[in-house]
Amino acid sequence: MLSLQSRIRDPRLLPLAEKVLRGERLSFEDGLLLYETPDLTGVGAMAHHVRLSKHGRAAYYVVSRRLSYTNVCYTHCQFCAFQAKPGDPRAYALSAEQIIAELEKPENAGVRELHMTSGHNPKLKIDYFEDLFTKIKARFPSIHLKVFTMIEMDYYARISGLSTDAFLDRCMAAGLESCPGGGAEIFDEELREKICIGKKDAQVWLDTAELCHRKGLPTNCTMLYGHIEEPKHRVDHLLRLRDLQDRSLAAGYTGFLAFIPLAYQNEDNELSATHVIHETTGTQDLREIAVARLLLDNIPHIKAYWVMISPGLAQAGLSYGADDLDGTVIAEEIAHLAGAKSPQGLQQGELMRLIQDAGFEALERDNLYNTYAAV
Ligand code: V47
Repeated sequence: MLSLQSRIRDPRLLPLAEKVLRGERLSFEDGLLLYETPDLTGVGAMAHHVRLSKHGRAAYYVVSRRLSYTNVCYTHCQFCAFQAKPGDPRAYALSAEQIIAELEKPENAGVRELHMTSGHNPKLKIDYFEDLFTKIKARFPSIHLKVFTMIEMDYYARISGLSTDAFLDRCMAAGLESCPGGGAEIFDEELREKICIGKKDAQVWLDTAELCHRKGLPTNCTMLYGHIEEPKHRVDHLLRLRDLQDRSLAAGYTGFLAFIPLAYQNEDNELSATHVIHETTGTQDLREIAVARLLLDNIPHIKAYWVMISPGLAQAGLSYGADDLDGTVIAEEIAHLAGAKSPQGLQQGELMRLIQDAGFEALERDNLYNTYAAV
């Protein structure tokens, strides 16, 4: 077998490869070099080495349903094509009964994870969420409820007149089981002011995630890339996540389960109307996955999110550090409304074929990475 070093063409990467082989942590400057080097396959080889040492040839997926309980949103995220302002004919908020009726449709048979994120709708308070979670769990006890970005959680707690801690207690008692990683965007304060006007700052996102971890609620984390950010912003973002995960793990919590790089989708949003921003390219997407695997040494899973980068590229991502293809993702809206060209949902068999054709073992999982025998 070829040594890791022999697969690296840029000599500046050799000290990083030594660190990777010794299991040593990479620095901010190392992160910048991972973005700067033209030697993408070298970066990929290092990431693949780490991926194999953590997960062998396992590659995970979940049978999952996306649903947004409301699209009404008072923030002004410039990259978002999903939000509707009150009064917009597209504006909606779903009741528990409507969501249950949706989940009863045959296409949702076998769904293990209900992933719900939405807008910031001032009409929805704690009673709404308690009703929603209690009724969904009563009807579908085996569906895992993964709900709220950290920013949504902060918002809905505030408008309910509760501390986030008390809001979480009530949501968890009603059935909330984990949180998705959205809403993180890019942590740099100056950029955040430009791309998500009116949205809470990075510290709110991080503090809320830390609180979730301390209450025993696992969460995911994301980064929106490919818009107006630079490599230094991405490294800063990833290292802030790594620092938080260090604290959560040191305190004995599960913390972040997975990191998902989100490739900016550039249609029908204000950011693209006011800036020339091209679609991310395949090499950019693969690099993002690999850099995440290398810098986030304490977050177990890295997802290649096929919805935003295409199924074929996500499949290649399994050899660039990713160990998870997310899932069947039935009825995705946020990326598709912003121009994602990927199909609307993949069948379980298609996901398995993508994984197996790439030479990995396809493992169906639940949200906590418990696995299931193939059917
Ligand atoms: O919160 C919004 C982002 C997120 C755009 O936790 C956009 O397992 C790209 O969080 N282009 C929703 N991104 C998606 C998300 C997610 C996806 C997959 C898995 C998990 C997980 C979480 O998408 C939003 C926002 O950060 N977003 N608009 C856009 N135009």
